[in-house]
Amino acid sequence: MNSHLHYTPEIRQALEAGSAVVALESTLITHGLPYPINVETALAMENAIRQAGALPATTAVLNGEIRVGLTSDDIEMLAAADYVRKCSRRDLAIAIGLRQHGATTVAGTMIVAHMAGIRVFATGGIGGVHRGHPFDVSADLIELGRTPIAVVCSGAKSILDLPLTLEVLETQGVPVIGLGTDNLPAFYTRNSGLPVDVCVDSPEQAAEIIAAAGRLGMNHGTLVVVPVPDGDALPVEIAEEAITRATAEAESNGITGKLVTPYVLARVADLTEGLSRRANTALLINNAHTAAKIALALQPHDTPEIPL
Ligand code: PSU
Ligand code: MN
Repeated sequence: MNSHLHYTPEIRQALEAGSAVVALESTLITHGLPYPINVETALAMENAIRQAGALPATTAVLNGEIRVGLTSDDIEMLAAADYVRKCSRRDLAIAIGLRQHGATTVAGTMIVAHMAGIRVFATGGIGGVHRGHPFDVSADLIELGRTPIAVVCSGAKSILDLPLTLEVLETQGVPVIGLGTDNLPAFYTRNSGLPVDVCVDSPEQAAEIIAAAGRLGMNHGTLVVVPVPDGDALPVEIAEEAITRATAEAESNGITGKLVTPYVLARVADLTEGLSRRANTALLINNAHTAAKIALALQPHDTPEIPL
Protein backbone atom coordinates (compact mmCIF):
# COMPACT_ATOMS: atom_id res chain seq x y z
CA MET A 1 0.00 0.00 0.00
CA ASN A 2 1.24 3.47 -0.91
CA SER A 3 2.23 5.17 2.36
CA HIS A 4 1.24 8.64 1.12
CA LEU A 5 -2.38 7.59 0.85
CA HIS A 6 -5.02 7.20 3.56
CA TYR A 7 -7.57 4.48 2.84
CA THR A 8 -10.89 3.62 4.45
CA PRO A 9 -10.57 0.14 6.00
CA GLU A 10 -12.99 -1.24 3.41
CA ILE A 11 -11.00 0.07 0.44
CA ARG A 12 -7.68 -0.99 1.94
CA GLN A 13 -9.01 -4.52 2.32
CA ALA A 14 -10.52 -4.59 -1.18
CA LEU A 15 -7.28 -3.41 -2.79
CA GLU A 16 -5.22 -5.92 -0.85
CA ALA A 17 -7.61 -8.68 -1.97
CA GLY A 18 -7.55 -7.47 -5.58
CA SER A 19 -11.34 -6.84 -5.63
CA ALA A 20 -13.04 -4.46 -8.06
CA VAL A 21 -12.84 -0.82 -6.95
CA VAL A 22 -14.07 2.23 -8.90
CA ALA A 23 -12.61 5.68 -8.19
CA LEU A 24 -14.88 8.75 -8.09
CA GLU A 25 -13.80 12.40 -8.24
CA SER A 26 -14.68 15.06 -5.67
CA THR A 27 -14.59 18.26 -7.79
CA LEU A 28 -18.05 17.24 -8.91
CA ILE A 29 -19.13 17.69 -5.27
CA THR A 30 -17.37 21.00 -4.57
CA HIS A 31 -17.33 22.78 -7.93
CA GLY A 32 -19.68 20.85 -10.26
CA LEU A 33 -23.08 20.62 -8.57
CA PRO A 34 -24.93 22.78 -6.00
CA TYR A 35 -25.80 21.64 -2.45
CA PRO A 36 -27.64 19.35 -1.64
CA ILE A 37 -27.75 17.67 -5.07
CA ASN A 38 -23.98 17.28 -4.98
CA VAL A 39 -24.11 15.16 -1.81
CA GLU A 40 -27.15 13.17 -2.98
CA THR A 41 -25.57 12.45 -6.36
CA ALA A 42 -22.18 11.49 -4.87
CA LEU A 43 -23.91 8.98 -2.58
CA ALA A 44 -26.14 7.69 -5.39
CA MET A 45 -23.04 7.03 -7.54
CA GLU A 46 -21.43 5.15 -4.67
CA ASN A 47 -24.61 3.09 -4.30
CA ALA A 48 -24.78 2.26 -8.00
CA ILE A 49 -21.22 0.90 -7.82
CA ARG A 50 -22.03 -1.23 -4.77
CA GLN A 51 -25.19 -2.58 -6.40
CA ALA A 52 -23.17 -3.72 -9.38
CA GLY A 53 -20.85 -5.65 -7.02
CA ALA A 54 -17.80 -3.35 -6.83
CA LEU A 55 -16.66 -0.80 -4.22
CA PRO A 56 -16.58 3.00 -4.67
CA ALA A 57 -13.53 5.03 -3.64
CA THR A 58 -14.17 8.78 -3.80
CA THR A 59 -10.84 10.61 -3.66
CA ALA A 60 -10.00 13.98 -2.08
CA VAL A 61 -7.42 15.78 0.03
CA LEU A 62 -8.64 16.37 3.61
CA ASN A 63 -6.45 18.62 5.79
CA GLY A 64 -3.50 17.83 3.54
CA GLU A 65 -4.02 14.05 3.53
CA ILE A 66 -4.82 12.18 0.33
CA ARG A 67 -7.90 10.06 0.97
CA VAL A 68 -8.90 7.00 -1.04
CA GLY A 69 -12.50 6.34 -0.06
CA LEU A 70 -14.60 8.89 1.83
CA THR A 71 -17.30 8.34 4.44
CA SER A 72 -20.66 10.04 3.93
CA ASP A 73 -19.65 12.46 6.73
CA ASP A 74 -16.48 13.33 4.77
CA ILE A 75 -18.61 14.01 1.69
CA GLU A 76 -20.99 16.26 3.68
CA MET A 77 -18.02 18.09 5.23
CA LEU A 78 -16.40 18.75 1.83
CA ALA A 79 -19.71 19.95 0.38
CA ALA A 80 -20.12 22.43 3.27
CA ALA A 81 -16.47 23.57 3.59
CA ASP A 82 -15.75 27.29 3.03
CA TYR A 83 -12.71 26.72 0.85
CA VAL A 84 -11.70 23.62 -1.03
CA ARG A 85 -8.86 23.85 -3.56
CA LYS A 86 -9.73 22.42 -6.98
CA CYS A 87 -6.88 19.92 -7.46
CA SER A 88 -5.57 19.02 -10.85
CA ARG A 89 -1.96 17.74 -11.22
CA ARG A 90 -0.31 21.09 -10.42
CA ASP A 91 -2.46 21.71 -7.32
CA LEU A 92 -2.08 18.47 -5.35
CA ALA A 93 1.27 19.38 -3.77
CA ILE A 94 -0.05 22.81 -2.78
CA ALA A 95 -3.10 21.40 -0.96
CA ILE A 96 -0.95 18.75 0.74
CA GLY A 97 1.92 21.07 1.68
CA LEU A 98 -0.43 23.68 3.14
CA ARG A 99 -2.70 21.07 4.86
CA GLN A 100 -5.73 22.30 2.93
CA HIS A 101 -8.83 20.52 1.72
CA GLY A 102 -8.66 19.67 -1.96
CA ALA A 103 -11.19 18.26 -4.40
CA THR A 104 -9.67 16.10 -7.12
CA THR A 105 -10.54 16.82 -10.75
CA VAL A 106 -10.45 14.11 -13.41
CA ALA A 107 -6.66 14.58 -13.67
CA GLY A 108 -6.23 14.67 -9.88
CA THR A 109 -8.40 11.59 -9.38
CA MET A 110 -6.51 9.66 -12.07
CA ILE A 111 -3.23 10.38 -10.28
CA VAL A 112 -4.55 9.27 -6.89
CA ALA A 113 -6.31 6.21 -8.34
CA HIS A 114 -3.12 5.12 -10.07
CA MET A 115 -1.08 5.54 -6.86
CA ALA A 116 -3.67 3.34 -5.13
CA GLY A 117 -3.70 0.64 -7.80
CA ILE A 118 -7.28 1.39 -8.96
CA ARG A 119 -7.80 1.04 -12.72
CA VAL A 120 -11.31 2.37 -13.40
CA PHE A 121 -12.85 5.76 -12.62
CA ALA A 122 -16.37 7.07 -13.28
CA THR A 123 -17.43 10.66 -13.78
CA GLY A 124 -19.79 12.84 -15.81
CA GLY A 125 -17.71 14.85 -18.24
CA ILE A 126 -14.00 15.46 -18.67
CA GLY A 127 -12.35 18.83 -19.18
CA GLY A 128 -11.24 19.69 -22.71
CA VAL A 129 -10.20 22.50 -25.01
CA HIS A 130 -12.23 25.67 -24.38
CA ARG A 131 -14.26 27.14 -27.23
CA GLY A 132 -12.51 30.18 -28.68
CA HIS A 133 -9.45 29.56 -26.43
CA PRO A 134 -7.48 26.78 -28.09
CA PHE A 135 -4.60 27.18 -25.61
CA ASP A 136 -6.84 26.57 -22.60
CA VAL A 137 -6.43 22.80 -22.66
CA SER A 138 -7.60 20.96 -19.55
CA ALA A 139 -4.91 19.05 -17.68
CA ASP A 140 -7.38 16.13 -17.87
CA LEU A 141 -6.40 15.51 -21.51
CA ILE A 142 -2.68 15.47 -20.75
CA GLU A 143 -3.23 13.18 -17.75
CA LEU A 144 -5.16 10.76 -19.95
CA GLY A 145 -2.05 10.56 -22.12
CA ARG A 146 0.28 9.64 -19.27
CA THR A 147 -1.65 7.73 -16.58
CA PRO A 148 -3.11 4.25 -17.19
CA ILE A 149 -6.63 4.71 -15.84
CA ALA A 150 -9.88 4.00 -17.69
CA VAL A 151 -12.18 7.02 -17.36
CA VAL A 152 -15.86 6.25 -17.90
CA CYS A 153 -17.80 9.42 -18.78
CA SER A 154 -20.43 10.92 -21.07
CA GLY A 155 -17.89 12.75 -23.21
CA ALA A 156 -17.51 16.43 -22.51
CA LYS A 157 -19.96 19.31 -22.37
CA SER A 158 -20.25 21.33 -25.52
CA ILE A 159 -19.16 24.37 -23.47
CA LEU A 160 -15.90 22.96 -24.83
CA ASP A 161 -14.59 22.72 -28.35
CA LEU A 162 -15.28 19.01 -28.92
CA PRO A 163 -13.46 18.58 -32.26
CA LEU A 164 -10.29 20.15 -30.80
CA THR A 165 -10.70 18.07 -27.63
CA LEU A 166 -10.66 14.88 -29.74
CA GLU A 167 -7.60 16.14 -31.62
CA VAL A 168 -5.68 16.63 -28.37
CA LEU A 169 -6.73 13.16 -27.17
CA GLU A 170 -5.35 11.73 -30.40
CA THR A 171 -2.08 13.62 -29.96
CA GLN A 172 -1.84 12.31 -26.40
CA GLY A 173 -2.41 8.74 -27.60
CA VAL A 174 -5.71 8.14 -25.81
CA PRO A 175 -8.14 5.59 -27.30
CA VAL A 176 -11.75 6.80 -27.19
CA ILE A 177 -14.11 3.83 -26.87
CA GLY A 178 -17.84 4.33 -27.44
CA LEU A 179 -19.89 1.92 -25.35
CA GLY A 180 -23.01 1.33 -27.46
CA THR A 181 -22.31 4.44 -29.55
CA ASP A 182 -20.19 5.25 -32.58
CA ASN A 183 -19.93 8.95 -31.78
CA LEU A 184 -18.79 11.11 -28.91
CA PRO A 185 -21.64 11.99 -26.52
CA ALA A 186 -21.87 15.67 -25.55
CA PHE A 187 -22.84 15.16 -21.89
CA TYR A 188 -26.45 16.49 -21.81
CA THR A 189 -27.06 15.15 -25.32
CA ARG A 190 -26.30 11.71 -26.76
CA ASN A 191 -24.65 12.73 -30.02
CA SER A 192 -22.02 15.28 -30.95
CA GLY A 193 -21.76 13.92 -34.48
CA LEU A 194 -18.01 13.36 -33.96
CA PRO A 195 -16.74 9.79 -34.39
CA VAL A 196 -15.11 7.76 -31.61
CA ASP A 197 -12.16 5.44 -32.34
CA VAL A 198 -14.13 2.24 -31.80
CA CYS A 199 -17.64 1.22 -30.81
CA VAL A 200 -18.06 -1.73 -28.42
CA ASP A 201 -21.28 -3.39 -27.26
CA SER A 202 -20.46 -4.40 -23.71
CA PRO A 203 -18.45 -3.41 -20.62
CA GLU A 204 -16.59 -6.72 -21.04
CA GLN A 205 -15.40 -5.72 -24.53
CA ALA A 206 -14.26 -2.33 -23.21
CA ALA A 207 -12.38 -4.22 -20.47
CA GLU A 208 -10.60 -6.34 -23.11
CA ILE A 209 -9.17 -3.17 -24.68
CA ILE A 210 -8.19 -1.70 -21.30
CA ALA A 211 -6.51 -4.99 -20.33
CA ALA A 212 -4.61 -5.03 -23.64
CA ALA A 213 -3.37 -1.48 -23.00
CA GLY A 214 -2.22 -2.62 -19.53
CA ARG A 215 -0.34 -5.63 -20.93
CA LEU A 216 1.41 -3.43 -23.48
CA GLY A 217 2.61 -1.19 -20.65
CA MET A 218 2.29 2.01 -22.65
CA ASN A 219 0.92 3.84 -19.62
CA HIS A 220 -1.74 5.87 -21.42
CA GLY A 221 -5.29 6.20 -20.14
CA THR A 222 -8.43 5.13 -21.96
CA LEU A 223 -11.64 7.08 -22.37
CA VAL A 224 -14.85 5.03 -22.32
CA VAL A 225 -17.79 7.17 -23.38
CA VAL A 226 -21.39 6.30 -22.49
CA PRO A 227 -24.31 8.48 -23.65
CA VAL A 228 -26.83 9.85 -21.14
CA PRO A 229 -29.78 7.38 -20.87
CA ASP A 230 -32.28 8.01 -23.68
CA GLY A 231 -35.24 9.40 -21.72
CA ASP A 232 -33.06 11.78 -19.69
CA ALA A 233 -31.18 13.56 -22.50
CA LEU A 234 -31.68 17.33 -22.94
CA PRO A 235 -33.12 18.59 -26.24
CA VAL A 236 -30.13 19.71 -28.34
CA GLU A 237 -31.43 23.28 -28.93
CA ILE A 238 -31.96 23.90 -25.21
CA ALA A 239 -28.50 22.60 -24.31
CA GLU A 240 -26.79 24.60 -27.07
CA GLU A 241 -28.57 27.85 -26.28
CA ALA A 242 -27.75 27.67 -22.56
CA ILE A 243 -24.12 26.78 -23.23
CA THR A 244 -23.61 29.56 -25.77
CA ARG A 245 -25.11 32.11 -23.40
CA ALA A 246 -23.17 30.91 -20.34
CA THR A 247 -19.87 30.90 -22.26
CA ALA A 248 -20.46 34.44 -23.52
CA GLU A 249 -21.28 35.61 -19.98
CA ALA A 250 -18.09 34.05 -18.60
CA GLU A 251 -16.13 35.93 -21.24
CA SER A 252 -17.80 39.29 -20.63
CA ASN A 253 -17.41 38.89 -16.84
CA GLY A 254 -13.68 38.29 -17.25
CA ILE A 255 -13.78 34.75 -15.81
CA THR A 256 -10.55 32.89 -16.68
CA GLY A 257 -8.44 29.81 -15.89
CA LYS A 258 -9.73 27.19 -13.48
CA LEU A 259 -12.82 29.29 -12.68
CA VAL A 260 -14.26 29.00 -16.21
CA THR A 261 -15.60 25.43 -15.90
CA PRO A 262 -17.38 25.89 -12.53
CA TYR A 263 -18.86 29.23 -13.68
CA VAL A 264 -20.27 27.90 -16.94
CA LEU A 265 -21.61 24.73 -15.28
CA ALA A 266 -23.53 26.77 -12.70
CA ARG A 267 -24.99 29.14 -15.32
CA VAL A 268 -26.11 26.28 -17.59
CA ALA A 269 -27.85 24.66 -14.62
CA ASP A 270 -29.68 27.96 -13.87
CA LEU A 271 -30.65 28.58 -17.47
CA THR A 272 -32.09 25.11 -18.07
CA GLU A 273 -33.59 24.74 -14.58
CA GLY A 274 -34.52 21.16 -13.73
CA LEU A 275 -33.81 19.69 -17.16
CA SER A 276 -30.02 19.74 -17.05
CA ARG A 277 -30.09 18.46 -13.50
CA ARG A 278 -32.10 15.40 -14.46
CA ALA A 279 -29.74 14.54 -17.32
CA ASN A 280 -26.75 15.15 -15.07
CA THR A 281 -27.89 12.83 -12.28
CA ALA A 282 -29.02 10.10 -14.67
CA LEU A 283 -25.75 9.97 -16.59
CA LEU A 284 -23.61 10.05 -13.45
CA ILE A 285 -25.40 7.06 -11.94
CA ASN A 286 -25.37 5.19 -15.22
CA ASN A 287 -21.63 5.82 -15.67
CA ALA A 288 -20.90 4.65 -12.11
CA HIS A 289 -22.81 1.42 -12.77
CA THR A 290 -21.03 0.88 -16.10
CA ALA A 291 -17.60 1.55 -14.58
CA ALA A 292 -18.30 -1.07 -11.90
CA LYS A 293 -19.07 -3.63 -14.60
CA ILE A 294 -15.83 -2.80 -16.39
CA ALA A 295 -13.86 -3.07 -13.13
CA LEU A 296 -15.44 -6.47 -12.46
CA ALA A 297 -14.66 -7.66 -15.99
CA LEU A 298 -11.03 -6.55 -15.55
CA GLN A 299 -10.55 -8.79 -12.53
CA PRO A 300 -9.64 -12.05 -14.29
CA HIS A 301 -7.02 -10.40 -16.49
CA ASP A 302 -3.37 -10.35 -15.51
CA THR A 303 -2.86 -7.19 -13.51
CA PRO A 304 -0.14 -4.82 -14.70
CA GLU A 305 2.69 -3.89 -12.37
CA ILE A 306 1.34 -1.43 -9.85
CA PRO A 307 3.81 0.99 -8.22
CA LEU A 308 2.84 0.50 -4.57
N1 PSU B 1 -17.04 18.94 -16.56
C1 PSU B 1 -18.25 18.73 -16.03
N2 PSU B 1 -18.40 18.72 -14.68
C2 PSU B 1 -17.33 18.93 -13.84
C3 PSU B 1 -16.05 19.13 -14.42
C4 PSU B 1 -15.95 19.13 -15.77
O1 PSU B 1 -19.21 18.54 -16.77
O2 PSU B 1 -17.50 18.92 -12.61
C5 PSU B 1 -14.83 19.28 -13.53
C6 PSU B 1 -14.03 17.95 -13.51
O3 PSU B 1 -13.48 17.76 -12.23
C7 PSU B 1 -12.93 18.18 -14.52
C8 PSU B 1 -12.65 19.66 -14.29
O4 PSU B 1 -11.79 17.38 -14.32
O5 PSU B 1 -13.94 20.25 -14.05
C9 PSU B 1 -11.98 20.30 -15.47
O6 PSU B 1 -11.60 21.59 -15.13
P1 PSU B 1 -10.48 22.37 -15.98
O7 PSU B 1 -11.16 22.77 -17.26
O8 PSU B 1 -10.13 23.56 -15.11
O9 PSU B 1 -9.33 21.43 -16.17
MN1 MN C 1 -10.37 24.38 -18.36
